Amino acid sequence: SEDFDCVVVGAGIQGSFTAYHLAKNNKRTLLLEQFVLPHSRGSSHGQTRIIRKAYDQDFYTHMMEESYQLWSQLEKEAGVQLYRRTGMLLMGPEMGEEFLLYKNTMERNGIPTVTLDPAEFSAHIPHVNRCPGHAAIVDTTAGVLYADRALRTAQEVFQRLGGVIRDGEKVIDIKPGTPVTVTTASRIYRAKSLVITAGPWANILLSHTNLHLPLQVLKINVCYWRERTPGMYSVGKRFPCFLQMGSEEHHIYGLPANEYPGLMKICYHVGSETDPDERDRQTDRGDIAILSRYISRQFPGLVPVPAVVESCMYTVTPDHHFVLDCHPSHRNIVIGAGFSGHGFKFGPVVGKVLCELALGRMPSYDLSPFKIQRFPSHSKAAL
Ligand code: PYC
Repeated sequence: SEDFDCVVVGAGIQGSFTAYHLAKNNKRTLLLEQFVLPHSRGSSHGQTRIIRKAYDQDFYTHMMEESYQLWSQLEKEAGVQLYRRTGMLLMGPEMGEEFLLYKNTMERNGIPTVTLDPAEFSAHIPHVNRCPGHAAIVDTTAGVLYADRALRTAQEVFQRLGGVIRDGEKVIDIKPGTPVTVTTASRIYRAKSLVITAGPWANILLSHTNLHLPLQVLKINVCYWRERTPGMYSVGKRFPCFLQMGSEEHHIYGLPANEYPGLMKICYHVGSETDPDERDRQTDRGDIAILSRYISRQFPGLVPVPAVVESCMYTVTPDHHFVLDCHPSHRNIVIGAGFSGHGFKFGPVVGKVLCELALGRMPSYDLSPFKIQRFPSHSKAAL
């Protein structure tokens, strides 16, 4: 067998940043990935993601303050651009509970915002029809992250720091203990600590440790919509990202046309349950019907039929908060899971926290919102 200080299973954005921080702490680290890299079978692929400080809870806004700094540090270390500022338009019922939670959290934390009254909205965002009774605030710090490039960059810097990546190597067994033993289809590894950041496959891996978390795996249809006039909603014309609440049951979000010229990405923040290994068998398009209706009403400059539909997966917890914790029975097994469709932007800071847990250090944040014990009836050992 081969020995490491730490083995990280799952080379998505959270695992890759965990490995990066461990390597920065001079730990001999192995990053394992079941698929050959790069791949589009998990939750960290695609060209863009939203980055924002706008949140409904102080603890996320606080973590994002550091996350922005760490993204910028990685950009400097690697000499690449990973973030482009666009701002994010937050739209929702003016007196709606959720809209007010976001507004108050931003105000309390001094996040730079601009509130647009109806006349300003029409002047600044001319090709969007605001929903009647909805207010609009812009989080001016928000923007897009170049996701594929960010993942590759975190992995490259990890390797430059001496880290080892083995891809196309699926974990088939985990034996808790000190050291913990990880068996893949081709090798056996031993490590002082193990971090599991396996996205939709988290519970499959945790079953080797007698733990089952209440995680629901959803397939998301990632939809791109054609501009009637090219450039109208583009990043080049400074069109912002947006988050629309209170129009449908779940949020709708959008990113300006960037990766596919003339196509704007607009998606529904929910999907249908799937087996992560059989994602393509989930063919529900109910979300696309909802988006088409929304786009017909609110985005007159887009053709309300998707031009491109790609797939992604969310791994969702009951309260939509992450799991960042040690295994309840094996403290040298650390779990990062349940990012619930809003985790990518946190990658650098989640990686820092998981690294701290793996090294037995005091975490930089109060992790009580992210603890496994908040799921009392579910986090029991599987019998
Ligand atoms: O958390 O900003 C977000 C987000 C956008 C799309 C999916 N999640």
